[in-house]
Amino acid sequence: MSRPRILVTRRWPAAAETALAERFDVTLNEADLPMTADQLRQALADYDAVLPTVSDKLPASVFEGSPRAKILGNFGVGYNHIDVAAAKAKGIAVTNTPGVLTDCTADIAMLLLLTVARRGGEGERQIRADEWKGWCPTHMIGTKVSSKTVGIIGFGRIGKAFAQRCHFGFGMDVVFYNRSKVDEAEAARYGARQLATVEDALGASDFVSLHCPGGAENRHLMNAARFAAMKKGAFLINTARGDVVDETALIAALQTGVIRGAGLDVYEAEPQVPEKLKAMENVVLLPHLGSATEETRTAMGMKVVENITAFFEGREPADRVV
Ligand code: 8YV
Repeated sequence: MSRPRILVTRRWPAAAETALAERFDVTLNEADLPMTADQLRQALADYDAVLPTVSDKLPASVFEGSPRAKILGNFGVGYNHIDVAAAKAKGIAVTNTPGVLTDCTADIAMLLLLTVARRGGEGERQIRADEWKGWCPTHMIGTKVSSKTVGIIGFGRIGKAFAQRCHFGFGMDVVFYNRSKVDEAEAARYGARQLATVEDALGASDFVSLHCPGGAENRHLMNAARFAAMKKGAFLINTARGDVVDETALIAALQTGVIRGAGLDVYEAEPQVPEKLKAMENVVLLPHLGSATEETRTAMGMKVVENITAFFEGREPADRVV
């Protein structure tokens, strides 16, 4: 039997591309440019599997016609860029890559929290601009992190890993909101305590960190009313998905001092970042680096390889979403 034809939409770490090429008839996107909707539709017509990333948008219109593809092996845990119902309706399976990016994403959330609280970005910029005039007691005063309260929205793998860092690393009081009840003993393992509503978590926290999925159900979960429900002088950290935050409301909350600052790794219209955010000193901006370590990106690729190998061998892929 001929080997399944696979299209990889973006370049992967070499080890993962090699593992893929050993098992499948692989086409790489050598230019590594994001694919258009037409290119993705054509890819679904021409290949047995397409392996997309967050930079590929796959709405229902991309699945029109009679695709040849039988599986989308997403490189990433979040899959709000794929209309999974439309894929399912065409008999296309979808898999993702949970677990292997938990620690690195929690690390990036901590990096953002520390950087925005302690004004790390501003300090860097000041030195590189040759504007530092020397130490003095009132220079670039930030906000203490240790022993403060952090509120986590979404207590899945990454939310828990972040809680662990905050509580056991920084002695923070950790509260969280999660749509389903988390066993108290399980929460306590991460030094965390569940609250009943998003508002309860927002009102109690000096730092709020988002760890829920993107997509319709959490779209603009952080809106003007929710920013108003945050503690005065609190900070927002977002390593989840851009669409969880209404960026216009965030900008207004920052401009009017409703919140003190924000640390962001994800945006509503990536790679576009609002100019108003770029102009603010109290905002730390990263270009979607949550899982960007050599170890994790390789492990993500290997997970996709395992998922589609299982699928084409007639086994259930470990990380099947639909
Ligand atoms: C990935 C992520 O780099 O896995 C996710 O959901 O947000 C990132 O860590 C990206 O999504 C790859 O597609």
